Amino acid sequence: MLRLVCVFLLLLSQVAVAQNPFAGDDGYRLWLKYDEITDKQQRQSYVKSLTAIDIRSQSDTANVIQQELTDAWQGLLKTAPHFSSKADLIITKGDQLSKNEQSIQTLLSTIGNEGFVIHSLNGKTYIAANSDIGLLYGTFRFLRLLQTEQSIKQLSISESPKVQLRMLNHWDDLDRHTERGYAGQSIFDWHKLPDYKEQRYYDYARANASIGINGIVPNNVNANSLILTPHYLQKVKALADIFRPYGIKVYLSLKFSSPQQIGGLSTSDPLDKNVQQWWKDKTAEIYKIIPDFGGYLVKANSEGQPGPGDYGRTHAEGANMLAKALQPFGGNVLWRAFVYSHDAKAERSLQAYNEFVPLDGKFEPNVSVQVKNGPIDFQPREAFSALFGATPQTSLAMEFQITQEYLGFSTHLAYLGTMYKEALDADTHVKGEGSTVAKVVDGSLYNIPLSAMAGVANIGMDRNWTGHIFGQSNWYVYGRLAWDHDLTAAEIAEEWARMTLSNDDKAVANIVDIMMSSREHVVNYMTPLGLHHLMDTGHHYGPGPWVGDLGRDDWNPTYYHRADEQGIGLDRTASGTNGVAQYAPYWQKRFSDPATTPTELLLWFHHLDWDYKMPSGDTLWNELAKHYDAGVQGVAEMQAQWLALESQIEANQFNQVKMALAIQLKEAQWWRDACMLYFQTFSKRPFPAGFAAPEHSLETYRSYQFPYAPGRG
Ligand code: GCV
Repeated sequence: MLRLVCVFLLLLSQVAVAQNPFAGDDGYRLWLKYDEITDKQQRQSYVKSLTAIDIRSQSDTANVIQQELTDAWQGLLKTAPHFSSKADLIITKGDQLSKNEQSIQTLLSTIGNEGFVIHSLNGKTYIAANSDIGLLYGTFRFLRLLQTEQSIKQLSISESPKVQLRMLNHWDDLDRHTERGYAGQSIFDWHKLPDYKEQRYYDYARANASIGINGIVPNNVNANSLILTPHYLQKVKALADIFRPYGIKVYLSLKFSSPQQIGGLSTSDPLDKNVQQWWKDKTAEIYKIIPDFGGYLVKANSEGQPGPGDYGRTHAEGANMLAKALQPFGGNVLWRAFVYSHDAKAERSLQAYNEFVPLDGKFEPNVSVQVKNGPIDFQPREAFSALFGATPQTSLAMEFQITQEYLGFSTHLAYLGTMYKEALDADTHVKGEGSTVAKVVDGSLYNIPLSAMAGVANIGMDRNWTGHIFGQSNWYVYGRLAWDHDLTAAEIAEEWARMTLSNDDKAVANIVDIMMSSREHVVNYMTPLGLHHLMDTGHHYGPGPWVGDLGRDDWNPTYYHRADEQGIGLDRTASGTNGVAQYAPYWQKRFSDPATTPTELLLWFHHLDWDYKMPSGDTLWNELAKHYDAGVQGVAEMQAQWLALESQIEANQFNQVKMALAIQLKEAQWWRDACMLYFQTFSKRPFPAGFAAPEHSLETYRSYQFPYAPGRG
């Protein structure tokens, strides 16, 4: 009887689990789940060929490797790893190789300090590198083979990063508010640091190391000078100590006026001797506390931040003062090019170029100028920034936004791998065909030694880290592309999907399909055909194409779409703002003519009649409507595809995405209807046949207010 009751209770609990939409994985483990490999044969074959592991190195990083392997073995293979010098998996640096392993040594000569090789030799598998961190990267690469259930026979893998500084920028304030953050509070709990070291910091470091990120800036570029006070530097030190074994250096965003704010000086003029000395002393103080400190990230003379311009000095003079203070210690300055000023008469997209091109050749070698991928501000689609390729003597870092400030916050599924690739693969033509943005960024186009990439993080305290399960894929793809920009968005999507959601081939194909189409849907329902910056004021949540009364012209959506009775779009040709002149002649010519401008950037460069004939033969007005509609239909399709995956995905992950997709569909409709109703007030044309009647009136859409939208600046 008792047994019967027990069986009944067990069954009951299983039914409860099956019905609980939040059962199972909540996303905390990211792509490092290490769940048991379900294909029994495959698992047994791994177990057979991985009987013992020999980690020859001894260091904090080697301990991390050992722990990671232990967790992975216990999870993936359901067995505890055996560590012994008689092993078939050998993790070794070059100088620990024996005579009969010298062929591995040869392989190490070309991979640099952070690279690794994974090589099969004499029936054994070697993970070899020139440094401990190379071994950690190699270990994660090897684990990815197991996680995605690939063969580990006859391996011959050799990798090294294409970009040196692979950074995450957190726009996190000291009070844990995250500017443009949609995943809860900041993960950095400054109040409890340095003594309280959350498990999350370690898991964050593991995740970053697994994709090759080697630098983080924990504080907002709209910086608070307190971060440089001794009290806070102890907290920064605690983070740096945690991250060091994972190969991650800590950098800090600084406030340019710190000498006045916390140093008691009367000026922050970069040419003032006392100011220069203050930065030298402050930098030396930091290195005493954090010997491997990475350097400074600076937003200066931008959106109200102080900078060298306050004293009539150039960005180069400001950056070089800091660069010189960092040089004795090997640190770098990441100086942001996101500047646009009150006084400048030039149209906003031209200003960063106008400011920085004349400074080419004037920066110290340890300065990289950090440029957003497009000339405006992380829009769903922008033309590539003309700065890329225009400064042959200056290191230019790529700045991508991972957090979805302009792409639906954390409820819209938008895989940004396709967007990042579009920017990196863009051919600037500055040195003829093949002069891609990626080659500018990795330094190869002009032979510039310092190279860097930065991603504005989408990470917060939400259990799933990024607010949306698919937001994790954007963190992942950013890191993978910073490591190797030649990878395709699709192959990275597949890696991520297999490790995060399902390893079933059919399910993976569907997930990758959703991911690869997702960003274009967002472009379509928000800003099709090259439109941009139509988001509502300040918080950037939802549509606000009608906003035209803000303090500065270039904060207004009306400044960017220029809709009138004639047509729509911003004329950036010679007859307009002449933005085309900043590009290489190849693009100048193409962008100057609507017929040769890529359709997806048409209204970025041209103001065209509502009846302009599109390549499809339809009018611009009708085509605009069709794009808006296609965006909504695209989300409905993603939703249907996702719902069909229910049996393949863990309930909790499945339901999180399901709920977000329902929000996304509603908001896509909102975007389409609000924008089309508004533009119709100019075009005065009917919606094309088949366009569903908007749910509400334009007045209703215009009346929406969101004073508490998250992530405000
Ligand atoms: C950190 C945009 C964002 C701001 C952000 C700024 C920047 O304007 O809306 O929140 O500030 O970019 O990149 O500095």
